[in-house]
Amino acid sequence: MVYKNLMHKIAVYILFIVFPSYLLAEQPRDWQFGFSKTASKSMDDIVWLHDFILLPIIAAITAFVLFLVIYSCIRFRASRNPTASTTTHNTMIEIIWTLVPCIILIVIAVPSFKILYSQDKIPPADVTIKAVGYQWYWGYEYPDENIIFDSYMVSEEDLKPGQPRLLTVDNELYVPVNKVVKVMITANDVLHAWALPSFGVKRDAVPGRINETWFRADRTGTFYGQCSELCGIKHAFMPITVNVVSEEDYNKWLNEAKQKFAKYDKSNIRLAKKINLEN
Ligand SMILES: [Cu+2]
Repeated sequence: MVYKNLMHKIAVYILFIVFPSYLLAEQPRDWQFGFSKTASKSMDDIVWLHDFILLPIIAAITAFVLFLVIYSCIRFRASRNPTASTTTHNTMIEIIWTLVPCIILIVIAVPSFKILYSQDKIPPADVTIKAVGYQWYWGYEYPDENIIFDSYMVSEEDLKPGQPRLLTVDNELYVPVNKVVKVMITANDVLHAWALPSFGVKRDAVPGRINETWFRADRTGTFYGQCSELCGIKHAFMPITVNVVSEEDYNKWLNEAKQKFAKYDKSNIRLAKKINLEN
């Protein structure tokens, strides 16, 4: 039994070193190196571009430049070259150092544009959410469901055990798993940005204009994001919390939310009609 426990512990430690993100929650962590664990195809693509295109190219260029610096320091040092060279042009080298960077940029651009366009083309939406940035909180609306509510950060002294500091909100968003969620983003006062790293989503919230984006979360869980446009003194205190739940749980939440966060309730409509009649 003790042996089994020990093996289990060792396995967890190894997993922790090799794949740290698999054991941690969906939020930024201390000493994080790299991206959050992905939860959408879009973010998978971004991580792929970073890990398999950008990182190898950056590493190769850095190593090559370092080699050139060290080589020229040794090969062309003053003691070895008492008379300095007077060379000013070398056509071949100039062609190479113009063409090679061009080719590198094209190699990066092709997959990069492919991913950019796939994010830009919004498939038919299953759920539509409107996110409005205010100084300093987010307001949400489900236009098709007659739901509207505000989402404020929970301050440190009100946090319950397990809730992350600066990321927990009072009213969280709920979306169904494996469904296309379209997000319409705007702002009421200044520029904000609605960003959720796990979904690969980040769009500016501009007053008087609606930006659209979308995501399809491929697993359930609670995902955190933050306003990502410097918007004033409390910029750091307007987090975004999205719960990705099963279709069943989502419908359950919808039913409750339609009562709790109803945009127009029937009594208001009746009242309005009555006033109309009296006039
Ligand atoms: Cu903001």
